[in-house]
Amino acid sequence: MKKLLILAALSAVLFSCSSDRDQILKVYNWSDYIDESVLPEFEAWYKVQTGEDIKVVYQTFDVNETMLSKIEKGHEDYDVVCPSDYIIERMLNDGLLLPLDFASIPDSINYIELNKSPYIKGVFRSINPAIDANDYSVAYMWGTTGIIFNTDKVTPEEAGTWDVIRNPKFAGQILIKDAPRDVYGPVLIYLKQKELKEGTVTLEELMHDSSDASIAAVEAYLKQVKDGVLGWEADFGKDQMTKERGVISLNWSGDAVWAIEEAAEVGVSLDYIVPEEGSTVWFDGWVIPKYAKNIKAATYFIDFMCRPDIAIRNMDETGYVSANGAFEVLESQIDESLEPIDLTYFFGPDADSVRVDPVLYPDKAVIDRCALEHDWGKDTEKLLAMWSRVKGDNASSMTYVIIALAVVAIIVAVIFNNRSKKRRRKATRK
Ligand code: SPD
Repeated sequence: MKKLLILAALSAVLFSCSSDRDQILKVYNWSDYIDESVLPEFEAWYKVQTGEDIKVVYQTFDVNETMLSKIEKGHEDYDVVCPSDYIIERMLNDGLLLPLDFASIPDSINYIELNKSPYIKGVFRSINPAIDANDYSVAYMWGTTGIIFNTDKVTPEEAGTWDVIRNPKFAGQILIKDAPRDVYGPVLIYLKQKELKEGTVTLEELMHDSSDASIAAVEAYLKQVKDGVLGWEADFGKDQMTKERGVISLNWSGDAVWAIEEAAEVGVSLDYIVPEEGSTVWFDGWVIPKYAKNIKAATYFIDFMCRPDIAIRNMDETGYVSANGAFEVLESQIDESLEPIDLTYFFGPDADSVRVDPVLYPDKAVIDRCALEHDWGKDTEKLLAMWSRVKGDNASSMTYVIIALAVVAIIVAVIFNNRSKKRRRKATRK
């Protein structure tokens, strides 16, 4: 009887744990990357659609690698996460993702296939020739990597080349994204200009180039850059530009939109450019990791994020561009005061002349000089080691200065202390 009671109590505990987890959705996203008011709306919508309660537990990260390590090494049970393209590729290669089952969502509320841009579909297809990334991920936001610059201090010609990040004129006012792959790509493109022009290498090949020689070349270049660096930042760069502490920021287009708008409100003029040598185009997408515990709610969440009105709110809040190809999304961004641009590549044949911000939606000429980053597998370690050598040197020289100052302070204090002791002893003898 006693054994039976214990068994019943144990199963009650186990049951309540599993049913509690069914009512929780753990979302792990980039910081500043959503309009958080959509989260309670999702909970209410989920209840209407499924009759079930759900509570969103929302956590954020600043760099892809932190997120990856929590899942890869920590096996954390996030239900939905939002990695970048090359990390999706890595997670696919390592079997860390579950296939998405959108057929499980009723047609009437299935916003995913309906709103997928053919361009985004094609890019996701190119992530891995063997496995279609579209079966495992849904693009959320996308953009380019480029230069935000203060138009009163920097000319478009100066900002229009990656060499601007080591231009001595701007030393001490340069911000660099603390994202090794997103810096490595553009710097390598810059260093390989001659080969790119001669056609002996392609942008696509450079995105796979993890050779020791290329890593060494980028490292040497970044060591020339670092003395002029005001900060290696994950998310404060846009703010520093708005406050005019920095005049150059190697950054993503979404941060640029946010910074340009915020700066305009305080009379600071910023602009964004994708340097002429070429750059990276990137996508962040929703995926369900294999350690997820609530696949149903995760699937509904991804669907909800693709609802055009929700996509528009997330865009407006963050400055980033939704990967949603719905006409409503494009329409919400039209501004008659802007020059028309051709966006047929993204929104289809009707979008041949739309008045939208070219920082949000790069035209085809910009896209054509950009390439997608790819996973390097084990070679990623070499890049991370190089990155800490570049940044670490900065820290250690600073550390040496602090240690030296501390030692001097201790020596002065000891001498001073000894002298006053001697004086006190002399005084007592008298
Ligand atoms: N604050 C959110 C930033 C997210 C930008 N993702 C860009 C990734 C480029 N690899």
